[in-house]
Amino acid sequence: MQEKINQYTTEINSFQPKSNDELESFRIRFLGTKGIIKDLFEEFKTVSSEEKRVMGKVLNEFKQMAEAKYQTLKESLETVENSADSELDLTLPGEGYELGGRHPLSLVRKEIIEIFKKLGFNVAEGPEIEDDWHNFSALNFPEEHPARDMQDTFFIKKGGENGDIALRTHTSSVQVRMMEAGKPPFRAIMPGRVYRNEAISARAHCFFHQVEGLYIDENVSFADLKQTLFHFVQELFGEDTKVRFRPSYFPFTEPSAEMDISCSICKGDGCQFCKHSGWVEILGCGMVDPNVLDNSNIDSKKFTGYAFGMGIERITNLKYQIKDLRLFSENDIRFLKQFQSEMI
Ligand code: 2U9
Repeated sequence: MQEKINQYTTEINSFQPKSNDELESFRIRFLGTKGIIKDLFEEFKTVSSEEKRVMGKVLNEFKQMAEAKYQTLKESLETVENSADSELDLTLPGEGYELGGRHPLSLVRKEIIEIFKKLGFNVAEGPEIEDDWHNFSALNFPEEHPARDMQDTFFIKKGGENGDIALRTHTSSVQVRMMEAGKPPFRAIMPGRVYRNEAISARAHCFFHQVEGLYIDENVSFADLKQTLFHFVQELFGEDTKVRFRPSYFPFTEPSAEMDISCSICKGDGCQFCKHSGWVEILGCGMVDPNVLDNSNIDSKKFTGYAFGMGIERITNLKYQIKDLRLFSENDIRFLKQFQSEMI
């Protein structure tokens, strides 16, 4: 019996529970109603009275030691649990999360769309992967036009029912699709991403964003075009904005023009931004070439129309003086954060 008690004492002394469950098993094994100590007391009844005198004391001390050990272990486990709880300070402010903001190009695109919507323009979108017909031929690009060159356009596949497949180089292809699918009058703007095979630099990128517009009806004139675009820039850049038109050339418009606005930074006095001319170019425009109308089965004797196109990056760069185009697609949080408050 003494030997057993010695063995159990060693076991109890080295016992180190990792969980409440392990401690409970310990309690049941030694202190439970069918446990080791209970058994030892049963055995104690059977020993000689001489041995009883010695073993009675030993057995009682062993029992007290086991109970004490159990109590100590129980308390230390509770302290570990409580200390995890006490790290929770419910009065601390929450971690919170940062609100995102709109990308500057989205802000400007939205502003442009809102202005034209008020003038009765619809908003139309189309595919970014286009065929030759919708991107070039229907728009009166001659077969040998340099824009069709591999150097300017990202081609995807040769051949096909409507010619080579490429990434669209402008959103004009959406206008062609709209004209083919419906009947005039048309009054819509087409925002979207376009692709050009350019080396990336501060001033050029292989993709950018456009908003193009088209208005086709009977008796649409160049005067309508001028007044609409004048109203547009006054809404976007302020009422004191002046405009001027310079003759230009595009395959899809005749006559064609480029529109300048008085420099939004120096108000026309001349500064570095407008290269001291007082004017900055913001868009191209013109009367839709009769060939383009005929290509989409619109009677060019009955209908006329105007069209315009602008780069959203260019307008954003004027509004916010962002000179390096690469900032728009690098997603540098320090750049994007500067537009965070403008949550439209
Ligand atoms: C159809 C007929 C005519 C859209 C037009 C421009 C002039 C123009 C450039 C501005 C800067 C492209 O983003 S940019 O590089 N665009 O100058 N775009 S007229 O004319 C059309 C479109 C569709 C059916």
